[in-house]
Amino acid sequence: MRRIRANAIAILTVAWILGTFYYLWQDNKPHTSSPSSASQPRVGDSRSHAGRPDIHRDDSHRTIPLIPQQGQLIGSFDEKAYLLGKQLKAGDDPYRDHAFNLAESDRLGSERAIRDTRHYRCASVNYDANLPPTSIIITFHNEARSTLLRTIKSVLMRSPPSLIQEIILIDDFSTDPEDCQLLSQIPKVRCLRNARREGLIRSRVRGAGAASAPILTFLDSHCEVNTDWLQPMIQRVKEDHTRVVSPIIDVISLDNFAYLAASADLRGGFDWSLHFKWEQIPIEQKMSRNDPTLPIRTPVIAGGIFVMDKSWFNHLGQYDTHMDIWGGENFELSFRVWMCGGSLEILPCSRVGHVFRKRHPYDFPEGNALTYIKNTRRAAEVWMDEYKQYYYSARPSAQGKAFGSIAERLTLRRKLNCKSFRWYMENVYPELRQSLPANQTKTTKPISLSLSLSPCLSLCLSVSLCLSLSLSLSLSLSQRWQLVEPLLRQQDLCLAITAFTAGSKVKMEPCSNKEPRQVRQSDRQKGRQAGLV
Ligand code: LR7
Ligand code: MN
Repeated sequence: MRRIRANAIAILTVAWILGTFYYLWQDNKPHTSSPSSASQPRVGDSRSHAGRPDIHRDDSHRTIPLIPQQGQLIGSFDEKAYLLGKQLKAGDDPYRDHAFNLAESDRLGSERAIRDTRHYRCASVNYDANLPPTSIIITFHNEARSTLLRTIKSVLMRSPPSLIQEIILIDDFSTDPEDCQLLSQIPKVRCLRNARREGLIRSRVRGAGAASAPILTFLDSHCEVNTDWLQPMIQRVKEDHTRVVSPIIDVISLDNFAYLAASADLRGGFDWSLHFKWEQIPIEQKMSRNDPTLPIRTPVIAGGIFVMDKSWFNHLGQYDTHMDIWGGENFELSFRVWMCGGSLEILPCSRVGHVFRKRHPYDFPEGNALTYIKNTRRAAEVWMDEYKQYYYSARPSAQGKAFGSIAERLTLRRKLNCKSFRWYMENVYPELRQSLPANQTKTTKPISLSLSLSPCLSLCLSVSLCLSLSLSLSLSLSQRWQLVEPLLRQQDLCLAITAFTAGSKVKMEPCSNKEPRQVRQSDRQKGRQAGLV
């Protein structure tokens, strides 16, 4: 009898443990499935991040409870009249004005529940009770009424009221000035209207200038913030005012407005043309992350959604106000923050949804491509030192295009005593180095492969392995070879052994930092000793 009881207890215990694991696994599913390629579709010349990879559909089993008495949040503001004031007419293309499905956005209302997409462990992280308040800054140009209102209301609904000092809207000369006036009736909301189109960069500087809280929080005008989005960011900035932090940016579908969880394994990166992309965090960092709630260091931020100490923002020179309309300011800010003594991080316990679009729904007075070139040229000229040449090779059309005077920004850089771009590459974004264009590298010493195809050469390829390579390559000695650190390469191909066995052949294959068979920098010395280079 005792044995039967003991067995029953054992079975129940096992079932309970399995049940718990299943629950946690289910709970955590969206965050743990393997991420896909992080490259972004590029639409047009300057549109650099129209979507996010690794999205998981919202199956809505966990929703954020609505705070009761929503009416209190919006005071005397007549939401119905505001929304009805601009309605899609029957037969109108719902994508025409905003590059997302306006009919669907309008249908959703302003208080919809969204899934809490954080890792379940985020719910038990504690934050200081006396965090400083923030001014939320949202610039907009002809934003749809329903998306802008949802942005504002999600902030009011999902932030501790004591942390929201104010919401500052900057209407960047939208066609209808009424949007701004009406929204100002919402408690805590102020709206400043530009007298002419300034673009998001100067608009944000204006908003920051009007802010009264010690911390600035920037948002795009078509976001929805998620559960406890603000506390993790303010906490990190409070602990160290030089940190500039952003949330994981979830995706709001431009077609059906579904709220989709983004991967927690991504950081911001870019290529030499200053094209922003989401990329996997390096494998070594990923392996050492045993706590999914910890911050992720990021070389650059996407640009639209971040929190920064106001004095630090001012001390570092706000933004380059000679940049127009849209684009490039995220690189300029990111280089500046890192090189002048701060840091950038993505906080996985903070999630904000954003409607990613495939095209700009607004005009660029100087044209989209020219504006992007002007802005990124300014960033490259001020911050990239000798590495700006790679920007110009990747974007030849930028050469000779006007970008105005950068004297003030160079003075700022000197005054702040900022580090070099080389320092940034070595310490913040070493992966960028691997993508240096093959024919314009720093180490241009040509290697005359005087391998003379003697029957067998002895070459040390790794510390532990000494191999005898029989060179079966037929090499034209006139070809230029380069030591592009750390790989021995010719254009996009790298020298590699085919196997770690004696007598294995060498071949050329696409370069990869992760391929141990490719001959690398550390082998160079030994190769030199062996009289090869
Ligand atoms: O002339 C303008 N004036 C404005 O006030 C043009 C735009 N805007 C406003 C606009 O209404 C919106 O609120 O500026 C904001 C950003 O414009 P979007 O939404 O058209 O740009 P985006 O989402 O494609 O842009 C991303 O890159 C930009 C580069 O300049 C900015 O940094 C955006 O803030 C940034 N958005 C994000 O980072 C959100 C996450 C997307 C990603 C990746
Ligand atoms: Mn946006």
